[in-house]
Amino acid sequence: MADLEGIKQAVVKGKRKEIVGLVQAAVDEGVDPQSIISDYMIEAMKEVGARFEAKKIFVPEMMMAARTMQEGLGILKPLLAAGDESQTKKSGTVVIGTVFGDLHDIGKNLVVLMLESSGFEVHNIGENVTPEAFVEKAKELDADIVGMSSLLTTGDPYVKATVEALKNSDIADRIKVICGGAAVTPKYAVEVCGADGHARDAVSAVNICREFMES
Ligand code: B12
Repeated sequence: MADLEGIKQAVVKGKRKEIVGLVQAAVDEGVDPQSIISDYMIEAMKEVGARFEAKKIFVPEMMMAARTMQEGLGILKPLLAAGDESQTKKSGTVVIGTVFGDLHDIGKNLVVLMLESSGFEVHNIGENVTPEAFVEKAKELDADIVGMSSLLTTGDPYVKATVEALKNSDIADRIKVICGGAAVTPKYAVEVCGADGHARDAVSAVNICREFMES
């Protein structure tokens, strides 16, 4: 039987050598890759965050957990990307990055993966992205949607500055802006910063981006 709890514990404890075998075994037994990510790996990262907050672990352990999650995702990514074959025509162009000062990329990369497998053309512009760089890329690529990720509360001013830079630019009427990441609440993103939407996870990000394209 697939050891799903073992997958969660391998991420929590940063056991990089174990994760590949555990994830591969679960996939071979037919466990849904999306469930492995959402119900076990993301849950593991929440536990890692709580342990860090409680000072039970420190940055090196958090880093090992992140690397372990990334190794596990390496097995699952191709399976997710092949998942939604009903999407043959391009759904829209999305530029996405993590805001200035923030290097967290796991959640953003999951959003990228889900959007790509749902037919969107996605340009991942990386981490530590300035407001100006978001605007420049959105213009250059004639984007329909700009997404920004923020995991640090110290990034709040950069979320606001980035939304404002986009909304004050000459492409404001052509783009929709969506925010996400553990540090950003829907109220902050939409009411305080003026974004068009907020998504709490990768699946809702896809749904909201689809709604944007339909409107
Ligand atoms: C792994 C991790 C790290 C890794 C990051 C590795 C990497 N490559 O990303 C490392 C060790 C490098 C790290 C460093 C730091 N971290 Co850190 N880290 C985490 C941890 C444990 C998990 C984050 C994660 O990957 N979660 C899993 C993913 C799947 O979830 P997610 O990111 O939330 O993404 C989902 C949604 O939010 C949403 N989403 C995400 N992005 C987007 C974007 C859009 C457009 C949309 C629509 C949706 C969306 O969809 C995603 C998928 O469902 C969190 C704890 C937590 N609970 O978040 C702390 C956490 C974010 N880190 C924290 C801190 C303090 C730091 C450091 C400052 C520590 C230090 N003293 O050095 C540094 C900062 C470095 C920097 N400048 O960025 C704090 C932040 C506290 C705060 N209130 O600001 C947290 C909350 C831990 C804690 N509880 O204290 N960290």
